[in-house]
Amino acid sequence: MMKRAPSPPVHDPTMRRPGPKLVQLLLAAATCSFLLMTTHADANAGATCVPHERDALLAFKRGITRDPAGILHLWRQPDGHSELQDCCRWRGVRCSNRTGHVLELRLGNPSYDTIYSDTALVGQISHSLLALEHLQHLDLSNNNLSGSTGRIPEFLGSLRNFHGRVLPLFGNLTALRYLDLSGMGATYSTDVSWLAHLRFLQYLNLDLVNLNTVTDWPHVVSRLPSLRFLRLSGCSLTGTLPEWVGQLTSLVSLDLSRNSYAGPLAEFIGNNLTGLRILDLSWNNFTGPLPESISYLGGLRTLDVSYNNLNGVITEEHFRNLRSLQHIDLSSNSLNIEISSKWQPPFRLRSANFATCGMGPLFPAWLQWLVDVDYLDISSTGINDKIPDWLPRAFSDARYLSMSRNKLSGQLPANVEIMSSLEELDLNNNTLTGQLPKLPWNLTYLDICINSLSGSLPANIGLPKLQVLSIASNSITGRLPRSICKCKGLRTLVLADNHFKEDYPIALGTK
Ligand SMILES: *[C@@H]1O[C@H](CO)[C@@H](O)[C@H](O)[C@H]1NC(C)=O
Ligand SMILES: *[C@@H]1O[C@H](CO)[C@@H](O)[C@H](O)[C@H]1NC(C)=O
Ligand SMILES: *[C@@H]1O[C@H](CO)[C@@H](O)[C@H](O)[C@H]1NC(C)=O
Ligand SMILES: *[C@@H]1O[C@H](CO)[C@@H](O)[C@H](O)[C@H]1NC(C)=O
Ligand SMILES: *[C@@H]1O[C@H](CO)[C@@H](O)[C@H](O)[C@H]1NC(C)=O
Ligand SMILES: *[C@@H]1O[C@H](CO)[C@@H](O)[C@H](O)[C@H]1NC(C)=O
Ligand SMILES: CC(=O)N[C@H]1CO[C@H](CO)[C@@H](O)[C@@H]1O
Repeated sequence: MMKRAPSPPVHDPTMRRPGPKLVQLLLAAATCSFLLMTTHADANAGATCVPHERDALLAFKRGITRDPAGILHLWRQPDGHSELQDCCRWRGVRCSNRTGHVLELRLGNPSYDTIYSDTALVGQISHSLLALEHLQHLDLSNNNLSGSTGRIPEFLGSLRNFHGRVLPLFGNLTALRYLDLSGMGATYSTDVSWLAHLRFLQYLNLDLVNLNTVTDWPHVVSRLPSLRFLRLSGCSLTGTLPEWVGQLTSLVSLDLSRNSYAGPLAEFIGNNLTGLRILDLSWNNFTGPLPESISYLGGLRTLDVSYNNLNGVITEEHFRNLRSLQHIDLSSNSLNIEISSKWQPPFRLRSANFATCGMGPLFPAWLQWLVDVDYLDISSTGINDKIPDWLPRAFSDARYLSMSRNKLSGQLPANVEIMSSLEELDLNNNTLTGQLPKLPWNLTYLDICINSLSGSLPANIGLPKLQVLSIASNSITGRLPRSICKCKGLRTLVLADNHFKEDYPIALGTK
């Protein structure tokens, strides 16, 4: 059915940009606080910009053929307007207030849909950027700066000794602490040894850069003394994760999602990578069980292994020490979660996606401890049971709840209305009976198609924010309550295959 999740770990395969949004937000937040000390130590108050650095920025601008958002509009040769003289005041540029050297170049395109958006810069990176020797923070993400061929002709002309490739040049910016070259179009690299020069690098994002021929990145990266955050999502990486990935002991965040890694997840994950806060291995081809050693990652906040070929059983042992865990996504594997109904988890999850994991036949009682959960997906988990009475109260903070494609039976809890934060509820394809109770006020999406509901709809069905109401294939009787006309935002109304009185109110006029 039309599925629109308000918050993360749902992976929409149509999404170009990898990784769950919230993870990215968290990562960005973590990174910001981590880098705060270095990036905000200098403001632009004092010194003005260094002329040859201004020239370098202007040369960069000349390589840009499209700037639809006008980001570089005020980047101009000095022409007497005092505010333009100083490149430290240009958009995206920050300088040291002591020396005037450019420390930060933030030209990342924030638009989610990257190159295809209206705001991306298009053109070719100029090697003039290498004149910015003091650059600590470089973000060119989600712009189309690789030219149409994926190479940079200007580099090819003047810098053949760099293999004719783009990325090695960034190895000359030895002061870099933060480097984001993600989503830059058809960029590729055959070699990552250039990274070894970046001794101060703390954050590296090469998402969607093709590293298909690179096999030794863990080796190079493990020698970067300052690196904490590493993102290599959608980089066409293949093979298995060799043991030396276990050398990445200083990382706190590792994202290898959307590659073609295969083979088992060996024990090194928990045994060596002990400092990890974020681990994203989703959308690969990993096989075998999730190692129990994962439980040693006491600081782990986000674990995403969704969309792999993992199998085997998850028990309490896997979660034993995961006190910090907030986000987990185990969906779209062949995992079975076998946890005692008496077990109390050590974590308080905010989002959990267990879709397609076996969790039934009984409704998993341990879920009642997830009282902070905002997002919960337990669809297709083989539950053949009643919806427990504790559910509305336990999940009263949840905004998204999917329990579709199970065999949930009996009535919806009469107090489901108390789930006052709930925006999306998906109960499609179960065996629920009885009448639809009063619904939570903030609901925007309700899918309860393919059940055995009877009786008439609740009088308060006219929820002000309702956009989608799908109740097809039930045995609902009576008329559609007049209050439905209060649903000003209603986009989709699916009523088919019920026992309604023949006419719907004409005034309905759904938009
Ligand atoms: C440079 O910026 C920092 C941080 O904003 C500030 O504390 C310091 O006083 C500034 N120095 C000068 C010379 O303006
Ligand atoms: C990127 O820009 C080049 C022109 O420099 C263009 O040919 C190419 O189609 C663009 N790529 C995308 C994905 O928009
Ligand atoms: C980049 O650095 C290397 C030394 O690591 C140096 O030989 C080369 O000239 C530098 N290139 C540029 C364009 O600055
Ligand atoms: C995963 O493995 C299967 C079979 O080995 C293969 O067909 C598929 O293309 C692989 N998927 C990825 C993303 O590598
Ligand atoms: C309903 O869910 C079951 C699994 O519980 C699945 O086999 C069946 O195809 C689904 N039916 C529809 C119409 O989606
Ligand atoms: C309904 O949603 C709004 C935000 O959309 C939120 O501010 C409000 O607290 C919610 N109401 C309840 C009862 O949770
Ligand atoms: C196999 C391996 O490299 N194990 C190491 C994991 O990390 C601990 C300490 O962080 C080392 O003692 C192990 O040798």
